[in-house]
Amino acid sequence: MKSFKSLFLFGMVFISVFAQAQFSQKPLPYSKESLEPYIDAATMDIHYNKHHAAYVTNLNKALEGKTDAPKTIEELLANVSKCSPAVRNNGGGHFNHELFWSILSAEKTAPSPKLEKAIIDAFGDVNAMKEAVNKAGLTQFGSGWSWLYVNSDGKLAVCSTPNQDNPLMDVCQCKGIPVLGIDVWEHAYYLKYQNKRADYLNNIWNIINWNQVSENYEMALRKINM
Ligand code: MN3
Repeated sequence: MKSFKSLFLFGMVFISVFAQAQFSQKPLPYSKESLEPYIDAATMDIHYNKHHAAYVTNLNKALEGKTDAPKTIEELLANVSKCSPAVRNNGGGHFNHELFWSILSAEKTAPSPKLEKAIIDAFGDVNAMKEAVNKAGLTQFGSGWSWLYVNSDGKLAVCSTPNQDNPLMDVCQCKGIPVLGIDVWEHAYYLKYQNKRADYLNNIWNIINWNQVSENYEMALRKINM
C-alpha cells in the first residue's frame, strides 16, 4: 500500500514536471458550405484542414520538450518575445484562426446594445467601424490581420498586424484584447476573390457572428478591469 502511494506521488510529480502544452483545433462550429456565397466551401476546407491544422501541428512541435512554456495560448502570446519565431508564428496562427472561425456565422445577428454603444462612442457609427477595419485590412501589406480590439483603457480600437501577430502579443504595436479579427492572408480569399481583397472585406460583414463578438467584448472588458 505504501509503495503504491509513493508510486502514485512519483507519477504526479513526473506528470507535473514533464507535462507540456498540447494544443488542438476546436471543430468548426458550422459546415464548411454554410458561409457561401461569401466564403466558399473549398476555401473553408483548405483553410481549416490544412492551414490552421499546420499551425497547430507546428506549434506543438515547437513546444516539444519546453516544459516551462506557458500552458495557455493567451499566456504564451503575452510572453511571445521570449519564444522562438516558430512559437510566435504558429501560436499566433492557432489563436487567430480559433477566433476567426468563432466570429463567423450564416445566421443573421446584430451587435448587443452595449457593444453598439461602444462602437458609436469610438467610431461614430457601426459603418464607420466597418470602414476602419476594412481600411486596416486593405492597407496591411502582404499577409496579416485586421482587428477590432479593446485597448488598455477599455476602449474599442482598430489596427492591423503582419503575419500571425495579434494584439495579445507583447511584441505587437497595438496592445489589447481582440474581439473580432479578419484574416487578410490570400489563402483566406484567393480561390473566390483572387486579388480583390476589398470585395472579400466588404462581403465578410454579411457573415459576422455578432453574438460572439458581443460576448468577446464583455469578456475583454472583464479582463481589462481585472
Ligand atoms: Mn488564415
